[in-house]
Amino acid sequence: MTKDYHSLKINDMKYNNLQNDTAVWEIVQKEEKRQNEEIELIASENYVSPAVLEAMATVLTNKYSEGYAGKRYYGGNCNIDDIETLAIERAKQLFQAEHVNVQPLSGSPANAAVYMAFLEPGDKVLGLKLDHGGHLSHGHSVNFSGRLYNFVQYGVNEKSGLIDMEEVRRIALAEKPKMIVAGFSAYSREIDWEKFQAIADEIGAYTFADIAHIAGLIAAGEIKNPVPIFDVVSTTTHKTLRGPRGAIIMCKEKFAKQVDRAVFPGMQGGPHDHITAAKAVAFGEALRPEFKDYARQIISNARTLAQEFMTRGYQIVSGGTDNHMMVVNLASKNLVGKEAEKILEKIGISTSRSTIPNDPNPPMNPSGLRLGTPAVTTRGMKETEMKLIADYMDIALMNAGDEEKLLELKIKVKELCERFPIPTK
Ligand code: DSN
Repeated sequence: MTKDYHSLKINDMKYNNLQNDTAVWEIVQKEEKRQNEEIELIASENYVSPAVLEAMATVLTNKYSEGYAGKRYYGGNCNIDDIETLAIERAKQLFQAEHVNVQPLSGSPANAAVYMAFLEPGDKVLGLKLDHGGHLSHGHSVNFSGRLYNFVQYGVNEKSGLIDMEEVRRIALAEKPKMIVAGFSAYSREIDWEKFQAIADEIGAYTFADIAHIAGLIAAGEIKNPVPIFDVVSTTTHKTLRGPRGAIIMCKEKFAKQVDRAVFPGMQGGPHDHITAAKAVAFGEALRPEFKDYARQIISNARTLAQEFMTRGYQIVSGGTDNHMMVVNLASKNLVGKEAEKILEKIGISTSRSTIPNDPNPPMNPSGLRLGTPAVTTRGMKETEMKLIADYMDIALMNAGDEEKLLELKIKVKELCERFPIPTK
């Protein structure tokens, strides 16, 4: 083991016992070093606070607690009842939710539970196409959602890159789905929740919002909240919300029982109680006034990054961003997503390839690159650093064959990371 790896820096935990398993320990330390020294621009990733990390390493992991507070199928759950209730109360306050289930293990299981709560297999659902920015669990044919339910799909307008609400309405009226899904994993504009609800009201459909990407921005009041409008809303807790890996479901009180039953016993067994504790910590952090500043800075950083790319001749799908992410269309630079992702990885910048609407290329090597600013903003980077990052990325992409230049950039990226360490408090 090299000297570099002697102490983890992103929290005060000592890991004295884990160090005895040298095989695991070395890998963990290498990953920590990578995270410290590289720039994270994957829109769905973030750095949790030390308190969230510590909550995940508590003895709450030892417990089985199928059921809900006061109604468990195992004894000894008095403290688990308290932590789950605390997480629920904080989430309710954060999102103005009538009812919250904090047990979903992650985003796709949460969405599976939502479908189970409201639909029968074979029912018709309307969702955003994957290559237009949707998510696998919004009806793609290779996913359980597309296999179990009869999904019809809407897309974005070819010219504007915006969700075409006229098309949503036209398809909804023609197809009469039982549920309309709004939400995305690669879309950079605000969603008109009210318009979705109005369309659903015309045909008596349920409304389901998947806010996994933007939950932190919504919690901070920087993006409009669908929770008071929609029937049911799911979110992961680990993206802009900066909590542990996991998810929650929020719904109107009248749907509480069916949502809870779908999560357990419908979809899942025992909840991960240590993660529930970490969710409670993250919600507590998001309720603090400084989280609003964080969310505002994420958006400002994303806008700056998008502008810097456009200034350098790249196209951004929809021409900019209102949230934490953007999809860069690389066609004008004669590049494709996988290639760009690999070049940037060489200089220590993590990104994720992405489809663009109506992508002529296959999903494994699509035409776009998705970038997001939640993680760099957690490090304290601001507009000045976004300009630097855009510069480093552009030089790397335009000089992919120049190994010396790439090495130079890798050093610059590392220096930038050293100036903005991952917060330890
Ligand atoms: N993997 C997540 C993302 O990157 O958006 C969604 O599942």
